[in-house]
Amino acid sequence: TRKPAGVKYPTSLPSLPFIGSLLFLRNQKLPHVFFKSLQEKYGSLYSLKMGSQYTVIVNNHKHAKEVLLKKGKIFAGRPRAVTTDILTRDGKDIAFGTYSSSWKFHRKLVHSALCMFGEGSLAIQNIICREAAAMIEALTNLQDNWIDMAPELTRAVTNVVCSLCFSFSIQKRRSEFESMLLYSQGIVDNVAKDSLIDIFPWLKIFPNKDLDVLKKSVKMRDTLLLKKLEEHKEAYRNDKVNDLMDALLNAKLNMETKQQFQEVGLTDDYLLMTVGDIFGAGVETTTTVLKWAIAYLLYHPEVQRKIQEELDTKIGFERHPLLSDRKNLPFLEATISEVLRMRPVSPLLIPHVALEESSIGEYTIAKGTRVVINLWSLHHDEKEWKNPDTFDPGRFLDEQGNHVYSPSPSYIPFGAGIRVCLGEALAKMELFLFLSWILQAFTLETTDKGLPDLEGKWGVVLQVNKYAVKVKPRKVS
Ligand code: HEM
Ligand code: PLO
Repeated sequence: TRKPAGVKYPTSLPSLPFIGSLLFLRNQKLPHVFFKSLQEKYGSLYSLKMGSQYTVIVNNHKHAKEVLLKKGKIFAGRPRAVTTDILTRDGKDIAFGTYSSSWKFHRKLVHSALCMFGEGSLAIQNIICREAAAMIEALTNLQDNWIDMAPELTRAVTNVVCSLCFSFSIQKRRSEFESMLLYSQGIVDNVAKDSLIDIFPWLKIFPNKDLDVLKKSVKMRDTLLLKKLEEHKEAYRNDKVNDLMDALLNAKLNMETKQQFQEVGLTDDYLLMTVGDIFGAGVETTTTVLKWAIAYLLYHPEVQRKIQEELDTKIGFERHPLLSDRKNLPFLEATISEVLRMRPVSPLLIPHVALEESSIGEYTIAKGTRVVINLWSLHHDEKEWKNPDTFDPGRFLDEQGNHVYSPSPSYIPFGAGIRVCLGEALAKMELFLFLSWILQAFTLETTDKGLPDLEGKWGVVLQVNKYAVKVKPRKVS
C-alpha cells in the first residue's frame, strides 16, 4: 500500500493475505503474555492483522495514556464482533457499545445511580456487610474439610449486585442462582475472547458449538432480565427509586412524555443491556479478584499473617471492619493493589477504536484502527517495576508503611479516561470489606491438593482455575 510522505505507521507483524497475522499468533502463551514478548522483536508499539482487521497493540504507559486520556474521545470507539453483538443486541450496552449519544446518556445515568445508592451513603456498606456476615456463617459451617470457596464468594458478590440492580436477594431462590451461575459461565467462556468467529465473522454460517452455548446462555440471561424489568414496571411508583432498574425506568418515564426517549436510547432493549452490563460486570470482576487474592495469600502466608496482625491491632475481634477502617489497614489495601497489578481482571482492557485519523507518539493511526492497550505489559514493565513478577504488596506502601500510593504511572487496573471502569469505587469497597471480614474470621491454608495455578485462564476476564482451601477459624466465639 502507498502512504503519503512523512507518514509513519507502527511496525507491522508479518501478514499474509486473507488470514492476516493469525498464523504468527498461534501460540501456547496467553495472548497478553505473548503480546508483551513480541515487543522484543517489534518494539513497544506494533500492529497486526486479525483476519482483515487492522489492530495496534500498545505496550507502554506513555502511549496508553495518550490513547486513554489525551486523545480519549478520539479513541473512544469500540469494535463490533459476532459474540458481543449477540450478548448486547448489536452494541446497545455501555461496555461493548461504540461512542454515541445513547452510550453517553446511559453511562451518565448509571454513574449517578451508583453515586446515589452508594459512595458516601451507608447503603452500600450495609448491603456488603450483610452479605459478608452471611458468607462468614456459611464458611464456618464448612470449616473442617477443604473447600472450593468460589461458590460462597460468588453468592455474596451476586447478592450485592442483585440488591443494587433489582433490590432483591437470591438467598432464598436457589434455582435462580444456579441458573445464573450456569449462564454466566457460558457467557464468560465464549464472549469477546478473539475466538475465530470474531476474527472471521463469515464463519457464523457454519454450525458452531461455542456460539450455540453463548446464544443459549444469553437467552437465559435475557429471560431473567426481562422478568425483573416487568416486575419493576408493575411495582413502579412515581419517583420512588430503589435500585438501578428503577433509576432507568424513571429516566425513561420522565422522558417519554417529551417524546425524546428514543433519541437517547431508552427503549427496553437499551435498558436491559445496561442493567445486563452492570449485573455481569458486577459479578464476574469482583468475584475473580477475590479468587486471585486468596490464591496469592495461599502462596504467601507471611502476607496473610501481616494483614491479620494489622486487623488484630486496629480492629480486634469485638467488631467487624467497616469502610472507615480502610485508612487504618494500609497493608490490606496494598495487597489488593498488588493483586490487581499481578493479575488484572482485563489484561487487554476492551479494544478501543479510532473514530477519526489520529496518532500515537510519532505514528499515524488511521480511522477505524483497533487499539488494544496491553495492561499486562504496563503492569509488568521492567523499567517501571522492580522484579515485576514478584508478589510484593510493600511496593505500594511508603517507607513507614502507613500510606498506600501508586509507585509508577504504569498502573491503571481500571483503565483511564472517558472509558474508565464505572464500578471502580464499588469494586474497591467490596474487595476491602469481603477480604477483611474473611481474614478477621479465618486463616486460609493450603490443602494436600496443592497450591492454585497462578497462570490463569484466558477469557473476557482473566479467570482463575478452581482450587481447594482449608478455612480455619481464628477465634472460637
Ligand atoms: C470497564 C476494570 C469492576 C463496570 C472496565 C475496564 C477495565 C475495568 C480495565 C475497561 C476500560 C477500557 O476499556 O478502557 C475493572 C476491575 C474491576 C471492575 C479491575 C474489579 C476489581 C467493575 C464493576 C462494575 C464495572 C464492579 C459494575 C458495577 C464496568 C463497565 C465498564 C467497565 C460498565 C465499561 C465502561 C465503558 O466502556 O464505557 N472495567 N472493573 N466494573 N467496567 Fe469495570
Ligand atoms: C460477564 C458475564 C455476564 O454474563 C455478561 C457480562 C457483562 C459485562 C462484562 C462482563 C460479562 C465481563 C467483564 C466486563 C463487563 C463489562 C466491563 C468488564 C468485560 C461478559 C471489564 C472488566 O472490562
